[in-house]
Amino acid sequence: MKPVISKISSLLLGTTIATTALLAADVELSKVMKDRGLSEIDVIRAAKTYNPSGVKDEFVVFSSGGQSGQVIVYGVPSMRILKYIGVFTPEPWQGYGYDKDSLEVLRQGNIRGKEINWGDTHHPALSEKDGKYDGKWLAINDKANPRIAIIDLEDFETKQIVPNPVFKSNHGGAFFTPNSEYIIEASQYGAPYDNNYHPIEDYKETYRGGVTMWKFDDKIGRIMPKDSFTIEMPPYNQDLSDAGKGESYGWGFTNSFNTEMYTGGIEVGMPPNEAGMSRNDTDFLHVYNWQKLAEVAKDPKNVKIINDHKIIPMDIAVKNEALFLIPEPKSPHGVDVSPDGKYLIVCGKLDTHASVYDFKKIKEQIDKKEYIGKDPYGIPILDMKKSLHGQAELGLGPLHTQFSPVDGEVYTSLYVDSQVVKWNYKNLKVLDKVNVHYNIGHLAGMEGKSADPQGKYIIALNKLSIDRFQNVGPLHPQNHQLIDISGKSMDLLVDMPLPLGEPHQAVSIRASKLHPKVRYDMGTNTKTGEQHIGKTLAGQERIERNGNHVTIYSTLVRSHINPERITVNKGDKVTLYMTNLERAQDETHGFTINDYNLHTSLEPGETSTFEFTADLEGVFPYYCTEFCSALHLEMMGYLMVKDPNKKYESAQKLKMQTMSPEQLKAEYDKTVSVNTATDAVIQSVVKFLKDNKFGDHKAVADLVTDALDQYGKIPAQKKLSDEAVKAGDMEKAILYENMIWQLMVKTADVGIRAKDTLVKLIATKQSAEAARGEKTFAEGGCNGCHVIGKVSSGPDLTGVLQRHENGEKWVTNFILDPEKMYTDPYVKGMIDFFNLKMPNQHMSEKETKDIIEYLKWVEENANLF
Ligand code: CUK
Ligand code: CUA
Repeated sequence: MKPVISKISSLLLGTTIATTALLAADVELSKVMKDRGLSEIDVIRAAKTYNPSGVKDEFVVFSSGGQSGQVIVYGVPSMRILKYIGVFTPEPWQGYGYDKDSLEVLRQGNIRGKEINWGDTHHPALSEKDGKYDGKWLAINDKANPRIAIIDLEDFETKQIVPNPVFKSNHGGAFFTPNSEYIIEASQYGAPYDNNYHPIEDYKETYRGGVTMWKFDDKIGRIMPKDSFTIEMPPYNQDLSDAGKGESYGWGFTNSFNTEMYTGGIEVGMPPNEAGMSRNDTDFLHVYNWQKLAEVAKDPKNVKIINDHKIIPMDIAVKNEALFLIPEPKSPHGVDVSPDGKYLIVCGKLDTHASVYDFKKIKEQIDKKEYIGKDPYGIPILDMKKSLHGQAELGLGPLHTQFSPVDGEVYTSLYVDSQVVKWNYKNLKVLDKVNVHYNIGHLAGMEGKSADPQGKYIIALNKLSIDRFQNVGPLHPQNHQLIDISGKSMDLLVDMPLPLGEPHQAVSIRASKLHPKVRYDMGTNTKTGEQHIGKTLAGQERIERNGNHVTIYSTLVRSHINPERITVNKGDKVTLYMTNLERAQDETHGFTINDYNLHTSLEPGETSTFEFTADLEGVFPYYCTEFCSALHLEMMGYLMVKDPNKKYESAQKLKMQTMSPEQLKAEYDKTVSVNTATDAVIQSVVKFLKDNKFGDHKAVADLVTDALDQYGKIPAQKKLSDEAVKAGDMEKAILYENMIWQLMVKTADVGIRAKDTLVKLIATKQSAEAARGEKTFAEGGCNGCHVIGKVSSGPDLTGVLQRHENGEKWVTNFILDPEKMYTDPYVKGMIDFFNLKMPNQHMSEKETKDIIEYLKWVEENANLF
């Protein structure tokens, strides 16, 4: 093949790809539907959840990660996973549990000195202001090892873990009170508060349930254990809880099962727990005035201290008229307070009804001291009938309820029926049901448990996925299903497999309410939010030795770690502080030292710590674990551990060939001239940015700051280069010139991003047609040959409509049928020049019209390209 032909054919091959893309875009929708076996309703459902590349979701969901001990973050309606947050479980990608600072957070979760490296997360909760989500903090409970964790929504990292000092398991947590004053944590299985052995025969006397009210400081986002207290409760297995709001503000509600106080004993011939714990027709809803009890707890006479923690005994709570019981149907599971706080919906999983309690009716009985009796512990019992607004027959196994913006309209999960039922809790009418697959537990509405529910979607959090997905072995993924509730009847849109633990509960929030940061203040200890003691700025890198304790202050920035060699003695105690000096968004560096089981993730501005004993002798490469830049692989160094009791012979130095002084000088000159040329490009970008007042646009100004950050490092390198030249060390000078080039490339990289962003911001507004045209231009592969503002493999199209007489028509004809114009003298000249023919991209007339509109827009803004 002649070289020219081969060039054309390779170019044509290139355009074949473009044409294929175009064709694909052009294929009739019906063909795709036929090929994939999709019905019209499938396509509509797909369109309702599809996010084109770059388009973001309306809602963000925080889902319990179940037995993974994590929290999962995803978007709605796309159901795309955005993040896993390490909470009770180490998570190496985030460095969580593998560097000293995050390990300190994880170890706050030690119980009785035992390290615990997992959790059974059930209920995430968003912090509230007036019962509405404020997007600041997320709390979640660990049922297995009773703990509550706090996650900061500025960086989606776990900041605090608080073990419950008296419970042996929990379930009814975490729930924020309406102004985030407290976080509610109810126990689950009755157990002694102390850590001693108590025979099961003494269950009723020495085992207890309870509700811990964790005082929360919403400014700093931390639980204050010293200001917190536990309300002692009978050893009925307390279950889910909710905080009153509006009308019921100041009150808490927790339901229970096993008011039988049955303790099993299959092994001694007793019926199993499942029988004994569900014998009674009713269990108890616990109603308590936490606001009053918070005052009560302030008087030391009113509290018992166990494990350094305040307990309000039941009789004190009763005496203060702050603890009551109301019968509720058999083995209930959810208690959900309505957005206005006037009603409580309780579903008994062994009852087909949902029971709607009217808080006003409850309060009336309390005010009148009208009780139907007392439980064995002396707690007043209110009349169930008198407390009820009514009951609705929903189906088998009703569990949890979510609210909607429509007055009275709610959605309840039916575990046994595997359905979601839409009903009205005011008139108690069932409105609609939809099947889910299978065994739904919780369901998540959009802000569906706040004072401000948004409606639109419900997510069914299913326990089993059985046949929904490819078989990946006996352990199946979990299944989250998105349901559209915007219409009269519910419509199940899509399944999302989730390969992480059981999705007990999820909470969602409008994405617009979250304001996470993109970088930290330089030298932040992200676990405390404070300046890190190991904060190290450029030029402060050093290695300090104090006896056998070696402290290294290091920095990371594209694409090197400083220092690059660390030598210590075997047995030395090593503290390594690392600071990521980057200011650029998403410029994370990971860091590890091989064989030492250490890893950290350093987000821009973050400082973190490794602390270890250098107990292995040898040479240990350390490196950046995140592909952060073109020279990422070079971002490394060596930890060398010497045995002080050994003698090391130095190896024979190999005689290396070296360049002649003339060759070195030539290479130096070449490097310098490349740098000069690169700098000219940078200067032209800088001029463009200045001419167009980049400072008026924050997003661009941020990028420019990043770029100048890199550029500002050049003079120091230049000085070193010049010194080397003066000293006659050309080799070193070349290396420094190379470093300058690296810095220039990084500057240019960010600078051009800034320029592109600025162009988009200051250009005249694109019409819908022009925007479509730009997309068609890109997706149709036109940009494979034509780069706006540049001559590329095809001519620059800036001004193309002016170049020809009747330009619009000329270009339209050319796009629609280029072959016809190959003999046109102008076109022929272009074909000869570029050695390439404009291919027929099979654009429709409408697409062509859009492209013309786009080209007009380009022309309007020609000065910007
Ligand atoms: S729980 Cu799992 S379905 Cu822990 Cu809230 Cu109800
Ligand atoms: Cu930093 Cu790779």
